[in-house]
Amino acid sequence: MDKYLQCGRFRLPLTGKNSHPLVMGILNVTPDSFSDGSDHLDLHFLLDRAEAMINAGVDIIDIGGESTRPGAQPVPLDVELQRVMPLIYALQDCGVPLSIDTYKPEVMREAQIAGIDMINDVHGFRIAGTMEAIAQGDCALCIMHMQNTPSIMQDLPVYGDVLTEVSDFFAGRITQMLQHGVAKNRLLLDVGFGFGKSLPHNLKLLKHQRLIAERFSLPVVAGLSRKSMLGTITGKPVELRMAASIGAAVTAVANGAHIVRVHDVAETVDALAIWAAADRIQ
Ligand code: 8Y4
Repeated sequence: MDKYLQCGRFRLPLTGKNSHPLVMGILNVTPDSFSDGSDHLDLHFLLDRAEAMINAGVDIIDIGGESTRPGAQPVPLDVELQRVMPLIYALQDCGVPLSIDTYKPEVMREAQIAGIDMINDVHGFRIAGTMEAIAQGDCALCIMHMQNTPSIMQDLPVYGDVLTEVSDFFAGRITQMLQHGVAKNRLLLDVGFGFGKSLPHNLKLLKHQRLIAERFSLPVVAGLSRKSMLGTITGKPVELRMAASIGAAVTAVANGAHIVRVHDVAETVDALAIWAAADRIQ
C-alpha cells in the first residue's frame, strides 16, 4: 500500500508513525437534516455542524445531497447541486479535506471545479459518464460495493461467498479505473455495509475487511454509523445507536479499516485514540 492517499489538495498518511485511523464526518444536506425540518437550506446551521466536526478532530468531511437509505427517493440533478455546491464553496478553505457523496457525473464535475478532495460513490463509479468525469485530476475516489440498487437492495440479498464476490467486484472496478489512467494512490475501497447485505453478510465483511485491503494493497473505508445492522444486534432505534456505532468503528479499524465514516465525530475520535495508542506500543 502507498504510504499516502492522494486526496486532492491533501496527502493523508495511511501507514507509519504519523498515521492514525481517519475519521470521515457525515454532513447531510437533505431536508430531514436541516435545522427547521423544512426544505429551505440553512447554510449557517450546516456550517456550525462542520465547525463542530473540525473542532472535534475530523479528518475528512463527507457532504451528501441525496439520502441513500433503502427505499429513499432519488433527487433531481439541479436540486442536488443547489444543496451541495454552496456548502462546498463555503467550506473550501476550512483546512480539512472535503468529500462529495454522489453518483452523478455532473455533480462530480462541479465539485471538482470547486476544489473537492474526494468523491465517495455508493455506485462505485459504474453510472455512465462517471469514469470520464473523474479520470483527470487528483481527488481521492472511494469505490463502494452495492448489490442491486437502493430501491430493492435489501429485499433478499444472496451471495455465494460474500467476501469473494465483493472482492472480485473491486478487482473489476480497479482494473477499469487504472485503464482510464487513474493513479492507484487515489483509490479507496468500501464493502458497503447494508447495501444489499444481510446481517451475516455484513458481519463476515466486518471481520474480514483486512483481506480486501491486503489483496489490493489499498486503504479500506467502513461506514457502519447508526445503520440498521446495529439496530438488529442491539434492538435499539436509530437515535439510540451511538454507542453501537462507536463499537462498530473500533471493530472496523481493529479488523483492517483505515477510514471510518461516522455521524458522531467527537466520540469516535476519542474511542479510536485509545485503540491507536495501544496499537502503537511494542
Ligand atoms: C441512519 C443513518 C441509518 C444513516 C442508516 C444510514 C455509506 C456511504 C452511505 C458507506 C460510504 C447511511 C453515502 C447510508 N453509507 N458511503 N454512504 N460507505 N463510502 N445510512 O457505508 O449512512 S449512506
